[in-house]
Amino acid sequence: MTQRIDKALIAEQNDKLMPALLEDYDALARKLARQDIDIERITKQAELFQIAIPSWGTGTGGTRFARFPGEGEPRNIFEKLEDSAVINDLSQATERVSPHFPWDKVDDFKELKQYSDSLNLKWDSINSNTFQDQQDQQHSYKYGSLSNTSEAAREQAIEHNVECIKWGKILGSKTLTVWVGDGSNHPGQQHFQHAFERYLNSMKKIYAELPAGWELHIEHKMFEPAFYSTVIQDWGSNILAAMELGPQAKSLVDLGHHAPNVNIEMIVSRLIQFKKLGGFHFNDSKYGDDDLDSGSLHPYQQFLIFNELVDAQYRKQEGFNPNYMLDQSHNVTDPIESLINSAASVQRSYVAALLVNRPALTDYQLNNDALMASNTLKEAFHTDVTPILAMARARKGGAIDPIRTYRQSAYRATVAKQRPNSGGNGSGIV
Ligand code: AOS
Ligand code: ZN
Ligand code: ZN
Ligand code: ZN
Repeated sequence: MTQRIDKALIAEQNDKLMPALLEDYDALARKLARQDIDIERITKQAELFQIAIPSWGTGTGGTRFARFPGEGEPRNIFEKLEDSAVINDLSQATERVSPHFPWDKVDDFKELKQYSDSLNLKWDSINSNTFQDQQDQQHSYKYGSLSNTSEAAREQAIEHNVECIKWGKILGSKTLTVWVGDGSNHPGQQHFQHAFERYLNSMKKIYAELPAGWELHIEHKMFEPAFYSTVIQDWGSNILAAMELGPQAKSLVDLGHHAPNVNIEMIVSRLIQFKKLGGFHFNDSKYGDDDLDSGSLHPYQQFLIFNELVDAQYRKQEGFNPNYMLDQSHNVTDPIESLINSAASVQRSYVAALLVNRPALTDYQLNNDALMASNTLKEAFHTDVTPILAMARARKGGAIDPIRTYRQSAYRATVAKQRPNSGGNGSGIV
């Protein structure tokens, strides 16, 4: 069974919404035609857009204070896959799932691969976890993992990452994402250079195990769980590490991992320029990390990031092939709804960025016409591309209004009966 949401239900809902969509789509087609933009070309690109679902995002998130589990939460990786299939059935933009080990407990990877195949899902980047201790773990990560002062702890963390690569090979993944919580909580606690040296030496051993065609993505984060310093605190340390390791190592940008007001789109540009942009963890935040759903607060920032990405695509920048993924904490919403919404929000930024008149923008930039350059971006950003997103979904068999169709399906109520002892991953960490 490949489809979790009944195709007939999607078709029935779409039939009701199609007449209004066609009107809006035609109106937008005429508006874009006046700007010399062929809507069909844009819709085709919208159809090709893909963003991965983080397996942990299908459970309810929480904070260190509390976690309020939702109804019918997935209890294991198989159920997380089922929820991911629902998201893809409706959005048609999320055919890949990114696992997190050992949170996603797997006894038989071949069986898991067969199951994901049966749901028409593919595997995205493998995430290792050396930021907390697991039961029966020999050496603690309390004082770090890949940069720990203890060689035994470092070796254990390296070994886990090497295992993640092995599992990823069975699943058909081609990327390992490494985020470590290593750092310090007190000035003087850690020798900055020596800690970074230890981290690099460990990463070199992991890098040496990367199969051909794989990438190693390094994720930076300025705080938490270490609150004074972290080993890979910003894109500077990130790109230095990626450059030190080699061409298969790239930097990953999680939107929530920067200091307030940091110009993330410019970081993206720098990483593109030096062929070091590995990918993204999309989310939004008011204060930090992944508190909010993508595009829920700073849609213009998200658009400006895509402006850089589309610009690189437009210039056919060498070595440009970033990976898109969501990484958010859904504390009060149904995670399936948040993930559907967020995938569409990121897709919206991409599509809007496709509308930027690039030759005109270049002209304004060369002539230092700041106002018109800015207006060129704003014109694209302010274009309501909703009909393009809806049409792209409908043409691929997805839902014109995915949230409405999801609610009509009563999927959550159905799984709530089948998954009574919901506990999520228990950690509340996302
Ligand atoms: C942690 O803050 C990072 O966002 C990582 O990507 C982490 O592995 C993931 O969010 C799960 O906690
Ligand atoms: Zn992340
Ligand atoms: Zn994060
Ligand atoms: Zn996260």
